[in-house]
Amino acid sequence: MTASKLFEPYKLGSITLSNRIAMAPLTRNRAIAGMVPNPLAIEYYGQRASAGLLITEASQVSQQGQGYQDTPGIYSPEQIAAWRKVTDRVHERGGRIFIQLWHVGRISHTSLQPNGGAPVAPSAIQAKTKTFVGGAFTDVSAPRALELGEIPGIVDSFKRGAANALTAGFDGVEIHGANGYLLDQFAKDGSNKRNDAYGGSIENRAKLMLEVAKAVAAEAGADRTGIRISPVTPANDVSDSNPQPLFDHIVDGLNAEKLVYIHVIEGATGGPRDIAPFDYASLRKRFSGTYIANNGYDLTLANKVLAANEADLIAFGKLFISNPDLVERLKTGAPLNAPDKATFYGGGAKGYTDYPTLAGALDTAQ
Ligand code: 8OZ
Repeated sequence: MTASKLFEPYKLGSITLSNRIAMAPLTRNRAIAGMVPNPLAIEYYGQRASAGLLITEASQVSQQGQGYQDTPGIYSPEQIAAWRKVTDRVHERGGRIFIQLWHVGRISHTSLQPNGGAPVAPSAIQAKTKTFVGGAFTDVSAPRALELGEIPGIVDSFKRGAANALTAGFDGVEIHGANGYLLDQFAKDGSNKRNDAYGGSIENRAKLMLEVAKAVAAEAGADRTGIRISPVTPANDVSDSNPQPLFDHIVDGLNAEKLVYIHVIEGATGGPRDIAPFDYASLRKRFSGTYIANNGYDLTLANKVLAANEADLIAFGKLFISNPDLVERLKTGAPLNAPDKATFYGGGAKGYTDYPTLAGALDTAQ
């Protein structure tokens, strides 16, 4: 077997990763009261610390930014203290961890919002999709359009999330700019019908994402700030009539802010990679930082893309749910555990911290 770049160390900004494998952000809905990360998350992330870079599950930067039951936040002192235990465990095991900063925008439900209010969006257009609340899949609620005067508050909530993430010991932050959540809703013309400075032209629709990137980079350091984007995903009923120039412009802006990475979901999130034509090489070319490729990668495709220098890191999602020692398994060609969909969202240790390692023993070391 030819040596694979996948297992070589990689310098990401000012930190060194032990390999080029990232664990993609994965929503698990196990937060406890107050949207505080579950104590089991210490073991869950600790078990996966051999990934070059762990990216946490999406974590809302405010109560308004929450869209599903039991997702953790990064806005209260209790949440910060609980995340600190996670980052300590990962660091004790030699890992590196970024937190994903999230605002869902219109993908929410009144039962989760402050005072039972409407979720917020660029425009008052209800997404044709469901969220998970009260133990059931439910239509998302009709949103209200954010007022122009509220937009600085959104930027500030991301900025505070970044400050809190540093207090919690994270190595950096990933802005969630993907999958039909607030920043993606502003960027794409299927959900943004505004006629102010944040709507209409590509420049105006991209403005919020780029303002958030600038504010977060100023707080955390650009070399500790990454962002996830999904140019053509149909996730959460989002669409754009011309995604190539939109994302070329966005990536030019991210490059100007010197972000440390772009994490690109190529194709439909968790689905086909070839759902729509899109030139990802154009993004790669425009961005001087690190390119993390994601969506449907296996070892063969990962090796091919790294060898061709089309990406620097490869993010694996579902395979990390079921294989805490995914790096070792890929390295040795060992068989992979299959993920159990029934335990993806919600519940406790089952399907969370009880997937076996190659050694067969559960990794329960303290
Ligand atoms: C699955 C279920 C709920 C949320 C994403 C944060 O798609 C999510 C998510 C995924 O980015």
